[in-house]
Amino acid sequence: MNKIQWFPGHMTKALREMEQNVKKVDLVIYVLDSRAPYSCLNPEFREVIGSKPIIYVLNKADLVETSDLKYWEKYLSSPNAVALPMVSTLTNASKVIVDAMQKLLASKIERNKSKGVNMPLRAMVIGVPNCGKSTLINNLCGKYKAKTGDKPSITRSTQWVRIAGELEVLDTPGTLWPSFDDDVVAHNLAYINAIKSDVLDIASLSLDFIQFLLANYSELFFARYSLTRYGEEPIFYLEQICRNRGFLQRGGDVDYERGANALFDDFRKGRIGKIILDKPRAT
Ligand SMILES: Nc1nc2c(ncn2[C@@H]2O[C@H](COP(=O)(O)OP(=O)(O)O)[C@@H](O)[C@H]2O)c(=O)[nH]1
Ligand SMILES: [Mg+2]
Repeated sequence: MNKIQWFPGHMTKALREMEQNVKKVDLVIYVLDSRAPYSCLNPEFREVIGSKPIIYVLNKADLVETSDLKYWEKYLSSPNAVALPMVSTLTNASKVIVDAMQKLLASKIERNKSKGVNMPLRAMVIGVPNCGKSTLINNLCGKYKAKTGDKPSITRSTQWVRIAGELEVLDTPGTLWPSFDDDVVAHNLAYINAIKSDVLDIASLSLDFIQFLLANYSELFFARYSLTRYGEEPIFYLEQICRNRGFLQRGGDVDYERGANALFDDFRKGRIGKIILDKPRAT
């Protein structure tokens, strides 16, 4: 496996901001890509979130088999957290999220009520790039699109959008940087486009991905590209894909990069089939 080198910028600043924002909310909505729920979790943020309840949104659930999500729903659930499969581009998310928020914050809601306090309950959305945070926030806003706004004189920069009743979401999500301790995790994040591709050698990355497909989803892979089995060397398959599609450079050499980009584009749009990268883990 090729080593992924990655140097995130502005991490300290982003972390500080997140710490500030987390203080303002009652609950965190942690968006994960269903194709890589484990890889989207960054252990560094556990500390920032502290003891706040968490709704894990297993987003892009349309791109995996429902049965493959069961393990992760259980893995992520605790008395203080729920995991909800979601298709943010389609599902009306607000009812599902509001229900979960009301359950997780039941005692706080009760306490507020008994004290006659009429404070909105607030959440913020976090997750790695491209997992669907903005899509989810837009979905949640729906008909309540109008910004509720804080008292202007106090916190101008903080904007809240009402999702229902007395529930509000911070309109700018927190972007998490990926955890890179584990090379498999780094690769999964690259495959789902959570890492900018300009820092990656896309052709060699695709060879690692093809190796994964051969080991786990060879039928889907062969069917999608009308491939014939030809040993276990990923490069032979990338070459077949390129030749089948006429991805050749001037002079007739195979354009591996173009083939790799096509492969990832297909995967990211679900055209190869329902593929989950993170299999159940022994813990
Ligand atoms: N298939 C699928 N695509 C989604 C879903 N949610 C978001 N997307 C797509 O994922 C891409 C990234 O979404 P975006 O909201 O910009 O992610 P962000 O970077 O976390 O804010 C966009 O092309 C969305 O249309 C989903 O539930 N299913
Ligand atoms: Mg966004």
